[in-house]
Amino acid sequence: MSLSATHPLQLNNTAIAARSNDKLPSSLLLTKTPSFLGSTRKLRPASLSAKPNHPNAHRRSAVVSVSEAVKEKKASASTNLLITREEGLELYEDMVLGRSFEDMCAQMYYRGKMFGFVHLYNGQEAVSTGFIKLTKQEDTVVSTYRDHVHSLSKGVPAREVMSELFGKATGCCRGQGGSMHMFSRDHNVLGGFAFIGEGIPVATGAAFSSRYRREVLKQADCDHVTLAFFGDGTANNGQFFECLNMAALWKLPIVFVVENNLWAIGMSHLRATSDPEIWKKGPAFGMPGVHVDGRMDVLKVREVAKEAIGRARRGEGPTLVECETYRFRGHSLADPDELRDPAEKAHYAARDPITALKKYIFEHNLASEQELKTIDKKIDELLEDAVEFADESPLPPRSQLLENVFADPKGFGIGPDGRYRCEDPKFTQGTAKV
Ligand SMILES: Cc1ncc(C[n+]2csc(CCOP(=O)(O)OP(=O)(O)O)c2C)c(N)n1
Ligand SMILES: [Mg+2]
Repeated sequence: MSLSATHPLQLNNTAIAARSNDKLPSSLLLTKTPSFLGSTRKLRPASLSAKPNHPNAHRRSAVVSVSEAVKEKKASASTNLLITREEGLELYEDMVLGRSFEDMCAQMYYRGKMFGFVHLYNGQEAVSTGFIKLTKQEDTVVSTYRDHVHSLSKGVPAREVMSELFGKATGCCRGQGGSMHMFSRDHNVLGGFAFIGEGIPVATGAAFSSRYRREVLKQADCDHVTLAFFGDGTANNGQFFECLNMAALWKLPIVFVVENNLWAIGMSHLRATSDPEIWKKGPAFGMPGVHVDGRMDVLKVREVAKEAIGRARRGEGPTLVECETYRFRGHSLADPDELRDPAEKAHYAARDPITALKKYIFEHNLASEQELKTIDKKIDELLEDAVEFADESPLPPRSQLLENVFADPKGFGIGPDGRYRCEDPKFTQGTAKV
């Protein structure tokens, strides 16, 4: 079977047909439960395990898995590699950057260099890299509070992200946002949101503006795509459903990327969701839904991402992608991570996405160990530099404290002289104690 014959994202009709499973071609139905759910089902408390009358008991696994397609491609890998050498090195560098940046963050957090909650992305790199490395500068990324690595993948310099974490004036939000509020107009990163689900309508709005510019304002070259990243827990939030509806209705150029790491703080996905297969919500709204199964594999994510981003860019509408992933650390750096089963953690630790990519690179002679070590060293130096830069950068001026916080009738914002009104030393008089 060729990729094109089986690939789920080319099967808009198929995905829609999944609403009435009887119309789904048998070749597209997996006969076994996807390993993702299978590997975790034993964790389900006895009272919640599927009983004959439970709505999930007859859940058919209509996951249109990309893994089969990728397997087919792998079979002829000698003539049909999934990536070129350059792509392999780019993916590797981005994943190592994400991982090492977060490890450095942990060190700096425990040294007291950062304030507030800090949520790290270790283990989930295949998703950020697999998707974002296929985007253009003009494309938009909307993240969550686990946003450092999405920002780095989109090209926000490590210096600016680190400095933002240190609360310094040279940070990408001039030190005013901190860990959960990365933003970069230059790189089209629209946040960073502390409230779960908040970014999804923002992303939907960004996708709407792309379509509006193209079709109403006749900017023919505006084929920009928006990627909305969020977690499994967030997919139970109402904003998600409203946005799926609007995106499908208006055929918006957006990909909803659910990073299903199985946990929402200490709540297991299987305990919190009536149907754990989030991808199925796509077809319910008339858009393709895809579940990327397998071992947190950047190449599988990338295959799906290519199709979904391509669909959006061609004006064919949104896609919902559910990516299997796992976080290697606690929910935040303040979380002792005592709730997750050590066996589950060990299971996923053995499927490290960076190790898997390395293996692929070596097996296909795309690069030598020495070349990858050179990349590791380059990233180490880059991060040393980012920390030094952040440490030496000044704190924001006090006058910035209330800037962009309120739309105040007294006139926050820029005055006629082009300066921020709040730079007037008397400006905050009577409004706050600074
Ligand atoms: C609107 C809102 N409700 C509750 C919270 C508290 N909260 C913070 S993180 C989180 C869990 C989100 O889990 P998930 O979407 O799976 O993302 P993950 O942390 O796994 O990346 C919750 C409920 C919040 N931040 N915002
Ligand atoms: Mg989660």
